[in-house]
Amino acid sequence: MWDLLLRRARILTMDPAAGAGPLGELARGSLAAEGGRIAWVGADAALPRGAAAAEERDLRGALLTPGLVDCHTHLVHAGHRAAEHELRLAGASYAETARAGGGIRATVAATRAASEEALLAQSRPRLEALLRDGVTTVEVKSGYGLELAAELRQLRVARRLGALLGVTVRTSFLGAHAVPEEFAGRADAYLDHLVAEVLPAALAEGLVDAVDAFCEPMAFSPAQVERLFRAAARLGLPVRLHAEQLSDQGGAALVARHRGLSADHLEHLSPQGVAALAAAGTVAVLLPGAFLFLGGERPPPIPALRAAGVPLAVATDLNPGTSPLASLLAALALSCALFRLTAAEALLGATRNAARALGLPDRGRLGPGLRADLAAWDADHPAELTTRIGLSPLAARWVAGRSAHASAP
Ligand code: DI6
Ligand code: FE
Repeated sequence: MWDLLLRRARILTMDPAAGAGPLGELARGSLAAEGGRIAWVGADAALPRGAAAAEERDLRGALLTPGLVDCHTHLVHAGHRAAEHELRLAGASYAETARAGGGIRATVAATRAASEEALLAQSRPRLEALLRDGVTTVEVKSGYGLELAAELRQLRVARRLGALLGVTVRTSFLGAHAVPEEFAGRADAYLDHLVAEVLPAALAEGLVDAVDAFCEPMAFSPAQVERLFRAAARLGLPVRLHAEQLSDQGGAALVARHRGLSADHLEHLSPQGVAALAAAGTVAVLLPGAFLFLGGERPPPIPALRAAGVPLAVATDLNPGTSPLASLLAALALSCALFRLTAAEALLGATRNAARALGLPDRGRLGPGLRADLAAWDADHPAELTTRIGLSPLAARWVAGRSAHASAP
């Protein structure tokens, strides 16, 4: 007697060894969960005789996938940047609007001014929107506080949202997102402050799963990022990096050298960067929302990444400045339309490879012993999940084997 038994599904295990094709498909499959883990998965015909469970569902040929993983978001923040959007429509670049008082610093001002409850109330609908796309694990970054109290507040809200809405939240410390006004012209002093005070305090409160940074001339240099990464290593924290988004700083090679989990954005990635990611096994996280919203001129070098065997993930980058995209399915659709990913690559990018980008080997695939985080869809063809912008075919979600609604009841 299991807790959960789902029968007659078109199961995408996301493990080529467990089924047909790149998505490890079981055309007519069943899956059982017990104690929050997958207990059994295989062909309907092979289901043990007399199999039964407390909750049983006949999925009638519908798709069943791992719960989706959004591995890169900035969803906890306050305020909006509508005026900056208008400036950009009138021709200003992202860097110009930032210098004009917009950009990251504008959201920092709004986030610092918000109470913890206000921050929670504003951020909650963003996470609820992701859940309606079948997301069961989401990464959330700090980086709109840029001072001790506000960074901690952002990370606490991220953790509270995970508990409130019943989804795994992994946090990345992004104190090195921008140099705050009070440290203007003193990026090194700000970095010292992060390393000595802010990061250790956040870690001591259990608020940090990884360390991230923004490596660009308008933010932090490779040498500064290197210093932050060494501090992360001393604290036993994995690293990832916003790399090669606006220019080639050698960020991908830098994060690969530190055995980083992921390098994210990568529009300006060089052949050397591709080779470094491949050699280190670092995941390339593609963020088509930011690419689209910033003008979409130069896509990441997908054919080179593919040829080198770099694992590809796709995420929303949900943020108020460059990627106001609260849909992981839309990110998948855009990754196909704008970056020419195959549907299978996009789906692996929001499951298996996204879990890898978060250092979570217990999910993103369906197999015995793995977490029973699941999504069932009103769809019968895998590519359907990469053709939806604004209309989710999600039929049901399970988190650790328990039925979960898109938002808390
Ligand atoms: N790259 C981005 O696209 C976001 N952060 C980053 O490092 C933008 C964040 C913002 O503009 O608020
Ligand atoms: Fe980002």
